[in-house]
Amino acid sequence: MKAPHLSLVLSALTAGAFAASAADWQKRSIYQVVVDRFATSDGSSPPCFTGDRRYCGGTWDGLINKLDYIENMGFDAVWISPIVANVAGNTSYGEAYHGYWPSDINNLNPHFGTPDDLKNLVTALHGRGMYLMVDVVVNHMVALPDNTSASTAGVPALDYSTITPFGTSTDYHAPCFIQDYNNQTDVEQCWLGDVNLPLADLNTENQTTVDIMYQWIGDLVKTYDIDGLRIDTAKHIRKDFWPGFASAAGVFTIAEILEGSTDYTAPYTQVLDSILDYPTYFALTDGFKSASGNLSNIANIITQAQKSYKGGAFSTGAFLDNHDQPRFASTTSDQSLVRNAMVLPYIHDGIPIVYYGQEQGFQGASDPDNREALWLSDYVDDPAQRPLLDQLGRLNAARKAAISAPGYSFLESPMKFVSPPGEAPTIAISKPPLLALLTNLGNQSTVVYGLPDAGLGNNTAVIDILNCAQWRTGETGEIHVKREHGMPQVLMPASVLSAMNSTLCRDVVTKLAAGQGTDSGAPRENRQSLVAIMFAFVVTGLSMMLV
Ligand code: ABC
Ligand code: CA
Repeated sequence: MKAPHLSLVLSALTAGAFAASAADWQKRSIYQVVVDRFATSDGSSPPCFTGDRRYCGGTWDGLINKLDYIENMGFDAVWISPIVANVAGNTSYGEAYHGYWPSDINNLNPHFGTPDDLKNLVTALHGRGMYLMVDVVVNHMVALPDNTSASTAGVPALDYSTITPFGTSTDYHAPCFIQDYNNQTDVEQCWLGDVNLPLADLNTENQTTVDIMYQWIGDLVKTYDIDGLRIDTAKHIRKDFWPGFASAAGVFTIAEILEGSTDYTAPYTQVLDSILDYPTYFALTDGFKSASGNLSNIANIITQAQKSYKGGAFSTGAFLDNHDQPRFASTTSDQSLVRNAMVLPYIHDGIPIVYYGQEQGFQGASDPDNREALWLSDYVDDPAQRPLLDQLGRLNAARKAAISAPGYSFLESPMKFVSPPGEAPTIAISKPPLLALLTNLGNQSTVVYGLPDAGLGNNTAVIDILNCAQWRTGETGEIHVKREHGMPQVLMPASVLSAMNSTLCRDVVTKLAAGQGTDSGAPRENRQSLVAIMFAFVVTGLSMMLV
């Protein structure tokens, strides 16, 4: 990771105790919240029809009251949707409940609370040792059409006087909608949105605009003691705008570059601390969509990221869902696929990011359906009733234990793909002390994995932290394990759980330490029968693919 900027060091001295560096963020896991949809101030549960695209009533104050819910799952950072005032009233695409249509960067969005409410949120988070990441939009501003003037290049004229501080048409690039995503000048200087709702593209080539934005972000970070920024639409502004912006902010930055190719995304890792790992996202969702998904492409893409990103794949945030994409759970009814895909961000080099509602099994598809009100779930937090919440809690705990496990350097060890060749429906990812064994064969399958070296030591008791099954590596570190119903496995040495005093699978770990363990797994004498099962699995797999 980058060494901290001088300005970062200075802000650490002046701001609260939390001025966080990229290295600090690397140890975290982030929970992403659309504020309007997360929690109401009084804890009430008003109806919220996503298709209406209206404000539903969530607030920063409501979020404060639900921090236990987030923290109890093991998250130690929260990314909130944009905070500044947005275009008022109804547009062709509804109200600005998501926050991405700024109209006044010098005031907060009153729908979400007051400046004091936001400060209280930060104080509450910091009181728990948690970080706040704020989503910021710099690329565009939004105003309603000015119906008295003619349109230009198909872009309707806007009432710029409603925008602060960029209140005239000359503050913006000449109107044109982005037509050609292969033309980077188009991407940077034409406009997002459409004829129903243009997103007026700020002239970020103009030095006055640049100065205003740098001053603004520095002030915003200081005023609210923000720990990190998610930078919206980063690919829509020239790359050399960003280093100055990041240094004015003085905190960790993660950029949204919505693009599937690492060739395209890599240069942005040179100008900002990190990027949201969209290339992995596309490979991940494609790989686990069904048994015909291509899992080796996940390995290919991540390997490319590890080679081409500054800081390797460490300079990313890894995610399965967000507010712009259909929830993965909306694309399959097979829970084993969801469970497998959910593991990847946690064995990834980057920072795991989980979109609110995944834990409750929400299944909203495209925008706006993927922005459900969480209160409609009643915030059920009993792991016995919510298997995905249970799994996320386990993954957070395992990653935390791995990060500080003595004798390992989890955060410096790039993830490795160790699948034996020819086993396309499975993928094995090693990042000691963790080993993830994943499959897209589905809930009817039984999978047997055999690896010549699990990377977890020789003759070592290991635990699958997802179901507390015990296994043992062989004399040269090899491992043979079996899992039913197409479920994922995340293996970790029992000694690490014990040394970290982890609550994960505590009964099993304690018994093992007392010499009472009985390996559920693959003692050497059972190898023969495992080979037979592996054969059976291959047959099952094939017949499933033929159906
Ligand atoms: C509204 C309605 C939608 C309606 C839409 C036309 O208008 O709500 O129902 O369909 C905000 C709101 C949205 C709203 C938009 C527009 O504003 O949240 O609800 O949609 O008014 C960020 C935010 C996003 C936000 C904005 C705008 C930007 O995360 O929430 O949206 O501030 C582009 C941008 C990206 C942006 C995204 C929505 O649009 O680059 O920053 N997200 C290609 C392009 C991408 C492009 C994408 C979608 O199409 O390369 O740049 O994203 O248009 C891969 C390729 C990619 C390709 C994808 C689709 O396939 O590799 O290149 O992406 O394989
Ligand atoms: Ca732009």
